Amino acid sequence: MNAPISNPARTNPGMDEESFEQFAEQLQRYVRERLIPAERDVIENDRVPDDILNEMREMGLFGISVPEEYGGAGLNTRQYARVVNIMSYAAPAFRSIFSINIGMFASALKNGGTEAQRQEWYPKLIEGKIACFGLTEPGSGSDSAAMQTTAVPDPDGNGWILNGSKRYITNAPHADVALIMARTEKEALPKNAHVSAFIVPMDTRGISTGSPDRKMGQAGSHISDIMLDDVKVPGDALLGGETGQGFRFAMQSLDNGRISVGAAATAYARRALDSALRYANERKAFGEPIARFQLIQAMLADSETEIYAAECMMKDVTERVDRGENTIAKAAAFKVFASEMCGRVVDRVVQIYGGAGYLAEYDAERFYRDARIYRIYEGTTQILQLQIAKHMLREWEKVHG
Ligand code: COS
Repeated sequence: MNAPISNPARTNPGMDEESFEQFAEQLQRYVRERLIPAERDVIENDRVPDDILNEMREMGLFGISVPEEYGGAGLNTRQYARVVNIMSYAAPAFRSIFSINIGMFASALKNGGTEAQRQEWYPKLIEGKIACFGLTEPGSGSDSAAMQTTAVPDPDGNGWILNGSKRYITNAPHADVALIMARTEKEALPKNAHVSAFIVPMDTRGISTGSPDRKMGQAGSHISDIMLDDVKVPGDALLGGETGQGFRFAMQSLDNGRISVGAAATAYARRALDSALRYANERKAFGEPIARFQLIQAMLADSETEIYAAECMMKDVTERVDRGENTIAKAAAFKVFASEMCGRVVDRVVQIYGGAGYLAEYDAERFYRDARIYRIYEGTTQILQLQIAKHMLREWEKVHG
C-alpha cells in the first residue's frame, strides 16, 4: 500500500463537527421516516418521486461536497462518505440520483477545473442540476483508456467537435451535464495522455440518449447510452483548459467514486442485516424464533463482524484523504472489501429468510439483486486487485529494489 504522505495544503477540515452531527442526525431521521416508506413506490414506478427529489434539493444534498467559498456545504471526505452511507441505508436509487454530482463530477471540478469552470458549474450542482460521468464505451470498460470517442479541434473557432458513444452511464436519461472523456490524439500515449475531459451540457445539439437499460436491480436508478454526433462545444468546455489530462482526472474522480460505492455497500449490508435480525426474531421454527439457533446466529455474527470492519475502513480511508495522503490503493481496498462483503451479507440474509428470501414480496431478494452491481461499477474487484498490487509492488521496489 502507499506510504502515507501528508500534504498540509490539501488537508480538508470540512464542516464544523457540531453542525455536521446535527445534519447527520436529521438525515438519518429523513431516511427512516421518509425514504424507506417510499421505497415500494420507487420500485413499482421505477423512479424517485419528484417531491422527494425536490426535498433532497432543498436539503442541499446535490451540492453537499461543493467547497464553502462556492456556496456549498464544504463537507470533507469523511463527512461526504457519512452522508452517502446514511442515504444508502434506503433503496439505492436515492443515492444514485445525486451521487455523481457530489462525487465524481464535483471531484473532477475540484481536481481539474479552471476557476471559470468552478464558478459556472458548482452553483448549478448546488441548485440540483444532475450530472453524469461519461467514461465507459461499448468497446471499452475496464480498459477505459481504449475509448474510441474523439474530440477534434473545431475548424470554425477555438472549440471542439465530439463524436462517439458512451455506455452504462448512470443518470444519463435525466442528466443536465456530462463529463465526457474523449481522445484528443489518435494514437495511445504514455500515461494515457491521449485522453481529455470535456464538460458537456446535455442539451447541446448532437447529443442523444438511449432508452434506459433494463437491469437486475437498483430500481429507480437509470443508466443508458449517450450518443455524440458532431457535438460542438466551446474551447472552455475542456476541463482544466489543457489536453492530455483527462485520464488522470477520470482516475482521481474514480478514487472518490470508489469511496462512495464502498460507503453505499457498507450501509446496504447494514440495512439487510437489520432486516434479517428482525426476521430471525419473528420467524419461528421447531417452536421458537430462528434467532435462537446457533447456525443462524453464526450468519448474523459473521455479517456484523464484516460490516464493522468495513465501517472502520471507511473512517480510516476518508480521514487519510482529508489529511492529504495518497489513498489510491486504500480507496480501492475499501471498495473491494465493502462490495464483496455486502455480497456475502445479502446472500446470508436470503438464507436466513429461507423460502421467503426468494419471494419478491419480502425485501431480501431485492437486497440481493441491488447489491450485485457494487462489485462491478467504479472498478471491478479484479481491476482494483491489480491496482492494489501495483501500488504494493511499487512500495516494495522503493524499499528493496
Ligand atoms: N490519480 C492520479 N493519477 C492517476 C490515477 C489516480 N488515481 N490513476 C492513474 N493515474 C495516472 C498516473 O499518471 C498513472 O501513471 P503512474 O501510475 O505511473 O503515475 C497513469 O494515469 C496510468 O495509470 P495506470 O497505470 O493505473 O493506468 P493503466 O492504463 O495501467 O490502468 C486501469 C488503468 C485499468 C487501472 C484503469 O483503466 C481503470 O481504473 N479501469 C477501470 C475503469 C473503471 O473503474 N470504470 C468504471 C466505470 S466508470 S463510472
